[in-house]
Amino acid sequence: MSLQKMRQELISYKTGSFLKAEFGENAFDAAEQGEMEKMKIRIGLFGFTGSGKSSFVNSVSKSLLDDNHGRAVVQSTGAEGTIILEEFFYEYKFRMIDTRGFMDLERCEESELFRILYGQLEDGENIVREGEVISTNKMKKTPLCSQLHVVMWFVKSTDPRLTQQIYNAKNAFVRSHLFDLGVTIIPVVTFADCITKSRDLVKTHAMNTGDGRQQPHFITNFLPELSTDYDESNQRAVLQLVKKAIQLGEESLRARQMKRFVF
Ligand SMILES: Nc1nc2c(ncn2[C@@H]2O[C@H](COP(=O)(O)OP(=O)(O)OP(=O)(O)O)[C@@H](O)[C@H]2O)c(=O)[nH]1
Ligand SMILES: [Mg+2]
Repeated sequence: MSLQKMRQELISYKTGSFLKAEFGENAFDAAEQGEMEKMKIRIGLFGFTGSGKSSFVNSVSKSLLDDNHGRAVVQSTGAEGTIILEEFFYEYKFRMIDTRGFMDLERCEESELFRILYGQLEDGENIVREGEVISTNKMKKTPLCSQLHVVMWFVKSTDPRLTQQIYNAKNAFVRSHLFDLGVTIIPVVTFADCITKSRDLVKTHAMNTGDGRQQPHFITNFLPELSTDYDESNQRAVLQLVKKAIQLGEESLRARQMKRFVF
């Protein structure tokens, strides 16, 4: 498919259309009345600080619209990265939720992650890491249209903790909770331009940061401060990843609607 077609497919995307193409118009029959009309696929961007989440938002903007300015604030020397929850791509039927990166995935950070997952933190809200840690079963769940439907888990290819498998142990609880809920984690390896070790080794370790079902996607982000050129192959990788996330988001949505219907 041409790059132009890939762009158009996402720009004109209508919620549910990928699964409807596969299973027919009845694919979302378990939806509540009016639910699909207001539904957008919500993609959460999670990962350790500096792993390239906000840069990825800018890479999507560049790949879709040739936008050189970037929408998200990226870390720069001496400045903190994202501290406020920000949602992007309001104009389309998918939404990216850029979050504050974890330092160490401690319990308060986990609790914050679950609040975002269940739609309790809103766009523009400051992510404050203080106060009590709320257990996941006590969290008030908002309607499906406010919850996340799929998660991208970002890791930097050059992060030594990746190959030491420190992250695998760190996010085991998060992984199992997302799995039980029916939300897929897609591992995303950024800084693909900086890989010095074997790509296969990075791939194997990155695979374990997800739930083991999804192959990692390798991304070289668009960095406008270095150059406004962005290779077509990089743009394709970005758009393919967005499409994959939307497809998995639709699957999660459908499964959760059906589950709700049964109980
Ligand atoms: N070489 C290279 N640099 C990158 C890449 N992605 C991001 N960067 C750089 O890494 C730094 C951190 O990127 P951010 O996008 O701000 O990271 P973040 O995950 O949003 O960080 P927090 O908001 O603190 O969680 C920035 O200086 C980017 O320019 C990449 O793929 N390759
Ligand atoms: Mg950020």
